[in-house]
Amino acid sequence: MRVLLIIPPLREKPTHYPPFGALYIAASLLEDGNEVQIINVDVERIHYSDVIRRIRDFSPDIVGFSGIVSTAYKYIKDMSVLIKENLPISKLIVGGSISAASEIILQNTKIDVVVKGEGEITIKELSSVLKDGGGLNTVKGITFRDEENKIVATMPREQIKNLDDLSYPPYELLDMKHYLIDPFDYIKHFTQNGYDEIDPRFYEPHRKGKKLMVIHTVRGCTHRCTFCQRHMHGIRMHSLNYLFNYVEYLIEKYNVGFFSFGAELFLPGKKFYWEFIEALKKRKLDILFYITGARVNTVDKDILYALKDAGCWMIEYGFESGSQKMLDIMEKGTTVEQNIQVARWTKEAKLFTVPAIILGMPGETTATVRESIDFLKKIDVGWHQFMVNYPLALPGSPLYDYAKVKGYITNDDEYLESVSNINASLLVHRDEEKDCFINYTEEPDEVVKDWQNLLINEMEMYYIKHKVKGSFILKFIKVMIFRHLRKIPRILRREGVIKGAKHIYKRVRGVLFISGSGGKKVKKQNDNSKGELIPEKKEPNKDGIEITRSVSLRKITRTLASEMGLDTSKLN
Ligand code: B12
Ligand code: SF4
Repeated sequence: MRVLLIIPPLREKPTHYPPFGALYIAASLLEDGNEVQIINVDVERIHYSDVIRRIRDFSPDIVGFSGIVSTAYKYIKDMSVLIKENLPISKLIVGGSISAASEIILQNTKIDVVVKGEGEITIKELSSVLKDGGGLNTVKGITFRDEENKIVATMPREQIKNLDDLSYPPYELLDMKHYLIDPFDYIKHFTQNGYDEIDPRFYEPHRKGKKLMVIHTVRGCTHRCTFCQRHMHGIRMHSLNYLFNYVEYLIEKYNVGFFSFGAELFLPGKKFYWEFIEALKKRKLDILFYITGARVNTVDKDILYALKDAGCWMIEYGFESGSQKMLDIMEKGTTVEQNIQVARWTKEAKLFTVPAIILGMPGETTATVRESIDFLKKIDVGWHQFMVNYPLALPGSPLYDYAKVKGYITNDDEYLESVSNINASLLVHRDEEKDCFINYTEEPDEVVKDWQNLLINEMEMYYIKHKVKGSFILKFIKVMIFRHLRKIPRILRREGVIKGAKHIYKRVRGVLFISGSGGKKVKKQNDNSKGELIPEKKEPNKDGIEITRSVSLRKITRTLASEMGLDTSKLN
């Protein structure tokens, strides 16, 4: 069979993240001898008519959309109509996180089948049923319309037991120039978030010309935070042997020297970090890497120093808030104290991080926002070295359930269209007619929308007051100079004009500003336990620290729903 996979636009600008969902589906289909093509519209941003032309040229039996995020909704809806009008024979299927909205999709679009959860096995069964005939109801993990036009959901698909059974993603189906990135282009983004002192290892001669690539090596998470959608249970990892073979393969095939380990949760606990570090050292892989999706209760000071030593230059945590009340509402399973401690250790280990804060979950008040501001001050972040976002309710998350129970979302189809292809981090900056912001709090809209500014302004003032020497006016001028000055050494060093540009810059900066602090390396024994499927925690991971869950969004939603006589069994 010929299968065409389409990745719809997810937000206004694409990222360098390869479309892993579609890649693994393609790998599975190729194993069964199918012919597969991928069009990444998110990256290519080609017109609808070009997509139709390419579909016609390939003439696929199945067109599959990978709705990585539900913000792909409108594109899938529009495209399904266009394809059905132009190519009535193609079967249209959808998979990805958007499948949490399977009923909404089947009610409002021309999609034939929605694949829920992991798709590798389902797609094999589905394609053979579509090819050879047979009832769709024999395929687990799908939702479709039957002959009577009724929406039918089959039994859930079991998760893949051993991730090592998966083939490497068939990257040759993609135009790799979009995903093999110049590491300096990549960190450009972070220099706007205060990454001033770029890891000197970036400039080592033997790394010159090496590319940066994002890889996804873990599935699932140990928690279920209330703003998050989880369609997989527990957490599964590849064995370290598989992981580093894969890394070696990418080094050899694509000259990759910098990796970004992208996942919801990089590793579930401390022992896994030690195993990862030890195995990486044993392999003698000279890579630099960046970890996304770390939980603060999974690392400690020794691990952070050891990670730095092993080649890590950046680690990203979901700090989310400086208010315990808000962390509890999010069911984060962490404490503000843990957040502070880990942020400080990270800085000491000279690892870069951009603390990400969520403002505006139900229960947020100006007082809790101020607690987040205090948190950022306590961890002493640099110039704009943080991110502030508002939550976006998407299907499959407890926040979406809450928004529906409270009546904030009354029409799923209209709501999903309104949040399609938007940049979720700019939710409060949209024109009036495109405004899809939901105020989940008890505070007035204008107050809530201004919290982002409040936080940014307070942090700028804090920085100018405490980090810059001189009178206020002088400080302000210096900050303006500093904003531009910090770009110079990077440009010069990169172009190879001045070898010691960073040194010169540091001296100039030293005259104007106070410099940062350092730290010592500490080593820790390896705890050699084995990787395994880790189930989700029923209770937050305490890690020795008592967490009092006073309120939680899930509980609030359940109470409200049962008071209204609604069916609570379908709530996330
Ligand atoms: C990478 C990623 C991104 C990247 C996506 C870029 C890219 N090209 O991939 C970026 C950075 C853009 C991104 C942004 C956002 N993201 Co995001 N992201 C992820 C993440 C961490 C990994 C996705 C991934 O590659 N997974 C690995 C693959 C193997 O798994 P998979 O995609 O689920 O694919 C499997 C199945 O779904 C299925 N499948 C997938 N496609 C297809 C296609 C077919 C035809 C079939 C049959 C099956 C199938 O089979 C696959 C293999 O088993 C997920 C979390 C997660 N673990 O999935 C969140 C996730 C998708 N993101 C999410 C969210 C909320 C966002 C943001 C809104 C966050 C924010 N507030 O800014 C933004 C949205 C963009 C915007 N509008 O601003 C939610 C989506 C919830 C929802 N209902 O849509 C997720 C699930 C996180 C979470 N747990 O809540 N994200
Ligand atoms: S820690 Fe929370 S936000 Fe992060 S992936 Fe797990 S459930 Fe989602």
